[in-house]
Amino acid sequence: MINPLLLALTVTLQAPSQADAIAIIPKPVTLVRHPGAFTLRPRTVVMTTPDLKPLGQQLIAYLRPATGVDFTLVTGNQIPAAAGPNPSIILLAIDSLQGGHGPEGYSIDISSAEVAIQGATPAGVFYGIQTLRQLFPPDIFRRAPVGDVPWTIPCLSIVDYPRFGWRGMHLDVVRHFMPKEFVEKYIDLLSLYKFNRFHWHLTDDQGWRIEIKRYPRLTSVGGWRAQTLVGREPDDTAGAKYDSTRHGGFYTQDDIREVVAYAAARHITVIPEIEMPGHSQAAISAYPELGSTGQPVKVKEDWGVSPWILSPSDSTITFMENVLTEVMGLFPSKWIHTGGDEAVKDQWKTSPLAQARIKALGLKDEDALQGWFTAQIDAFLHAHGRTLVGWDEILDGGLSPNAVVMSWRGIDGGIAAAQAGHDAVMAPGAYTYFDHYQSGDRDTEPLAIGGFLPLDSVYAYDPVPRGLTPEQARHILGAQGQVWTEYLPDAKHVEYMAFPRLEALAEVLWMPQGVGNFQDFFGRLSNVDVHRLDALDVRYRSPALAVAPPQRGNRRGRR
Ligand code: TNX
Repeated sequence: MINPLLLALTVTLQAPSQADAIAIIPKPVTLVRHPGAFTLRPRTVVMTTPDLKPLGQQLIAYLRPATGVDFTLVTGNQIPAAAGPNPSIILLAIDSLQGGHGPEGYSIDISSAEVAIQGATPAGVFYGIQTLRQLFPPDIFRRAPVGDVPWTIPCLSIVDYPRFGWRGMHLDVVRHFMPKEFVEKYIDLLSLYKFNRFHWHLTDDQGWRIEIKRYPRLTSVGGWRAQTLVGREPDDTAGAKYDSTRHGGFYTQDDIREVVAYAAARHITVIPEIEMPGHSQAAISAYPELGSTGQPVKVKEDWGVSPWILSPSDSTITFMENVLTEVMGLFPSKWIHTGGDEAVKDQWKTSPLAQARIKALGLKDEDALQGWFTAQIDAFLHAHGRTLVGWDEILDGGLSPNAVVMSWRGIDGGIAAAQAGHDAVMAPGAYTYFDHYQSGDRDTEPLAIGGFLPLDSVYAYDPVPRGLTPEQARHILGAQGQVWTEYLPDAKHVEYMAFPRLEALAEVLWMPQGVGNFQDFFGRLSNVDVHRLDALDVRYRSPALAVAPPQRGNRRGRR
């Protein structure tokens, strides 16, 4: 039966508006319409300064499949004769924007003869190009010529820039391995919605997914598990069912370099995550001497938190430093994520080595020992010009001097970090965990880990916690959406959980504080953007379903 309340909401929210014509996500800061329109013609010329030639080529590559036209690129300011008597031009240039607006800002001015995109930096020009793509009809995203579409866009002026510098999405490729081709598709989609950070969760209990030349068993052994839990984790593990199917895979260093370059061309920094000292069962399965017991263990075959923890020994720390040396060689990112979450300390409590270390260092307890472990890695990364990022548990044993905190167990970790003068990235489960259910009615949704995070709750999130001073608030770099894949076996399922919530987060991260309007967003999403996703072959949860009727007591406030 159709829920009448849901129907009423859907009807109001889908009321046609001018969003039919212009439906950019995230919505630009300022947009002024002018009379008239610009139409792409086969003779339209893309003009750039020589340094922006790659961006010109990228724009032409974006437009080629659907239009069937290979537009001419001109570097310099001479309009070629081939452009004809009334030239039609798309101009890309670097120009400091009036009023500043930071390195990622851009402007677009469209007249009937010319589209001018100007950015403070190449990143700004790139975002201007993403906006331009979204001004065309959604069929511009098709991968073969569409036919007689007039590729027309309205004359207008846009000045646009982001609110936050860290606009992140995460992907867990451990619980289920995701092929490189999908990782690149995901990155491409992130760039369309102006994200600039991709957090790649590469190691965990259930697998090690990055080739490390010095330690080949990490992937030959740690990259594979014999079987995987079927369905939800039962309370009584004796009743668990497994699929009898080997699962795994890993990225070679060549794969990694390709993905990093692919992301860089889209102005996305890839932040690799190498988990330590917990979530390390796959590493210990490959090299048992890394563990705290010396005992062998297999790669984990189900979900939940593992008791296996790295040893706080000099040799294990050296091993992880050697791993990070190869990681730093592959990832130019300033930030390297070293996990730190859910490190169960039982094995340290009974380990003579761990206890001796606590005593020798005069530490209070096992949490402080994790703090010491993290501080060793922090110092190592810092000496190599990098910055450690860790989940908020890294606060528990005393924060290392240079660490950035990723606040996932709510917002308190972010607040504590900012108050201590450290940078923080907000990733609270209640607003940014896209592995949680999209509906309060679980029976209508595929099996998920739990929770309930509807589209409008993501949209209502404000990453800057209340009560921070302006100086502290500057340490909130931004926020990030998490896609953990225990219950997401493949790429299509990842898409279904990420879309359209990812787009709501894109708007939270881009638009100025307080101007977001869910109804307006919903109109752009459901009238236009879903057709882009269709053209791009992205699976998504229908936004018409996304506006959930009020739930009994489990709706959350703004923060
Ligand atoms: C907690 S978030 C975890 C992950 C799980 C996730 C499931 C975090 C730092 N640790 O290992 O996949 O919950 O939602």
